[in-house]
Amino acid sequence: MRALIKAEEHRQAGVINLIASENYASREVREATGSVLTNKYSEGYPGRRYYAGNEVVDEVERLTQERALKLFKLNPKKWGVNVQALSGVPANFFVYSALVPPGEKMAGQALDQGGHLSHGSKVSLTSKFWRWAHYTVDRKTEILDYGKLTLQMKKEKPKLIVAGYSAYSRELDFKKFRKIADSCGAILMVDMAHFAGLVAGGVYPSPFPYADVVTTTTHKTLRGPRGALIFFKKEYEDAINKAVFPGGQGGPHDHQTAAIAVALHEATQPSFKKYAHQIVKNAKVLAGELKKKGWRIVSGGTDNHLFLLDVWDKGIAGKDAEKLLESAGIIVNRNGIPYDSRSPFNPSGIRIGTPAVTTRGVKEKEMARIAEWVSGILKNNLDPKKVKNEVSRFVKKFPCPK
Ligand code: DSN
Repeated sequence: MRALIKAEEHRQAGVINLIASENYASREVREATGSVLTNKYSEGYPGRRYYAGNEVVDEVERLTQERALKLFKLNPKKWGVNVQALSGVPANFFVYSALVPPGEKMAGQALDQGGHLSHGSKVSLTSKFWRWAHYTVDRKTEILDYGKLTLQMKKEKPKLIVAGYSAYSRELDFKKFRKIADSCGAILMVDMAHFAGLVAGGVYPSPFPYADVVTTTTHKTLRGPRGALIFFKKEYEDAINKAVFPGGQGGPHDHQTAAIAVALHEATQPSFKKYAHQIVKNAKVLAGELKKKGWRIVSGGTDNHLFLLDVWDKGIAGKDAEKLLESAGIIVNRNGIPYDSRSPFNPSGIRIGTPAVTTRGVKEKEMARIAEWVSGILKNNLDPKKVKNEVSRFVKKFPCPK
């Protein structure tokens, strides 16, 4: 296994990683993940455990909660946070099961329109236990139409509305979502997994003034270990905590909780603010440069860390684009675009994101270079093998966190 881990370390360092949901965690985060905390069982919550020997773990969990509330400037009298959910899908599942009786209706952005599996996709368990109304982007602008959303929600009357996405490049208007939720008596949950780090860094609107519940993973723009946080208004605290434990999980992963605390501390530093701003600058430059080269960007651009490139517009299938770029050491994922004419397994687009390369210190100038490579490879006028050599030299100048 040691050799395989080394091989993966080598792979990660040797490529330009444009996967929008990945990042490079710091050594301190990785050390906490690999610490002796993995040896402990601590079912329950601080001060209320079902095992002895939890005096240290209690402090770990309390500190993580404090840091999470502090990072997003939340008043602990009004907001609480659960730090035990193991990842994003279970975190969302726990919120639904705490707040919405089975068989009732919820609403979320459709998966094929930028939403997420756990927002009621038909292949997700979330659609086995609840009914869903899915909202879409406007066919022309490829941006959410809040007028249409208002009418749809008034008709559907969901008990809970999920705002959030995994492949949508625009700002969300949380104030409008609040108004819509109020107009149909729904709870408003925001899944900020993709943009949590941008909110923390002050470069994306905060959902907290408007949402009742906010979930996030901790390993994307937030740059922590794999994991999740569930923030809730105090009135939902008991129900959500019970849904996480004992409802859906046993012992929390205390090593993961500690690593989340490390990442939350890192995210309060001024350097993180700069990092978050640079992520968005880089995404805008990369999208802009590709646009100049004649590529179609879904919705015309980006306000965040990612965008979708419609490669089928140039006759290339998403899967072929993903493979071609990978052969040159550039890692992206194929992705459906709104109203896609192709199948999800080989869709019309690729998703491109900048959190990981920005961690390595890549800035606007280099984004233009990356755009040249991406465009040149996909248009078949650059040899992927030659580019791979150039990429290998390029990435050496931008080392991964040690
Ligand atoms: N799989 C993640 C993504 O790539 O967006 C979301 O869970």
